[in-house]
Amino acid sequence: MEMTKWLDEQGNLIGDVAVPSDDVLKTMYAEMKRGRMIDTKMFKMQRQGRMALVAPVSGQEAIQVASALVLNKEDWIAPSYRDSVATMLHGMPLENIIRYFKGYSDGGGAPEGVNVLPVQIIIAAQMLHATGVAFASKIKGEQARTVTFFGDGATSQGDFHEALNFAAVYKLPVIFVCQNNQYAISTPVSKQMNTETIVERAKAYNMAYEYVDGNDILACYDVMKRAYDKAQDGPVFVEAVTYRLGPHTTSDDPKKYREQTEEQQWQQKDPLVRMRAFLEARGLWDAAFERAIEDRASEEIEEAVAKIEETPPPTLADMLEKVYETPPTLIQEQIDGLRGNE
Ligand SMILES: Cc1ncc(C[n+]2csc(CCOP(=O)(O)OP(=O)(O)O)c2C)c(N)n1
Ligand SMILES: [Mg+2]
Repeated sequence: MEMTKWLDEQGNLIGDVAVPSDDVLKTMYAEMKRGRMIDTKMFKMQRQGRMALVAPVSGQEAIQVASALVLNKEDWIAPSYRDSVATMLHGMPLENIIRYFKGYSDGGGAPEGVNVLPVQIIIAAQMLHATGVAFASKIKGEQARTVTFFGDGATSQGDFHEALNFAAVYKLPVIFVCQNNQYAISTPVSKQMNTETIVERAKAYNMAYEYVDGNDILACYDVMKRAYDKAQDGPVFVEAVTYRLGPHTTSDDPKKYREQTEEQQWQQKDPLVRMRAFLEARGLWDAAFERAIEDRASEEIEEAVAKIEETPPPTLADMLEKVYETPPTLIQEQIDGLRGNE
């Protein structure tokens, strides 16, 4: 199957394509760099014992930034645990993301007015939620699209098939974005499915689809804009072929299941490096631009971390109170007991 590609590995433009404005190009790079810096900082904080567990995004920024850039405020995102670059760009405060990975019960949700569903850990479950949200938008006659992100591994879950089937039958405005990062923890794609691409699985539901180089932000943006338009008439499936440069989570050691030569090959395709080369060749990148992005992101991170670390973490009772709107008697008794010991 032919893959949509705009940039080669050196960041040169392939073919005759309509490039977005300079401002959009610079924003693409700035947002990927911001995401990379936040990711790196959270990883280090976990090693210092200041975070519970982190699922790094590094390597997958292009498809996430491109997706978020095509959305409007009223559109929805149904994310997994590895999608914070996309959700931040859609309005999720950095502070919430850090609180979530610190293990705080109040971190996963978005503030009122930010259309991002809570982070989903149950593999593929967010796809059903996305289909449900899109169904609601359609019933209400709203224009909103819902984008849901998931991995290659998620496409072997029953939820994936149920979500795609329902969305296709009811022609719902949902975009299924599969980030094929080659692994479900330690299981490579070749041991997960017998098809050459993941798109093959979606084709069976008779929906529009795109197959894209997920490390090429220009191609991702092109594909996502097209998907956005098509989603007005029904679901679109996007397979973005990418690679998780870091471990599955901070608890994982990828050296146990993949070769370093493979990692090095993918480092050559790093979406930030390619986009930077592209910008530089057009006179849109220099060291001062890079430093300005870095300074802004560092300040943003320091501020968010300081604010969180200045305030006490949620208590056990806070955690239980989040589970039910009106807690059943037994849970209420536990909450009262815990509050008594605070
Ligand atoms: C229903 C379910 N089964 C198993 C797990 C354990 N688990 C956590 S992440 C993961 C792998 C998911 O791989 P993929 O969908 O490719 O996403 P990636 O982590 O690569 O982004 C598994 C099996 C889970 N969270 N939920
Ligand atoms: Mg994966």
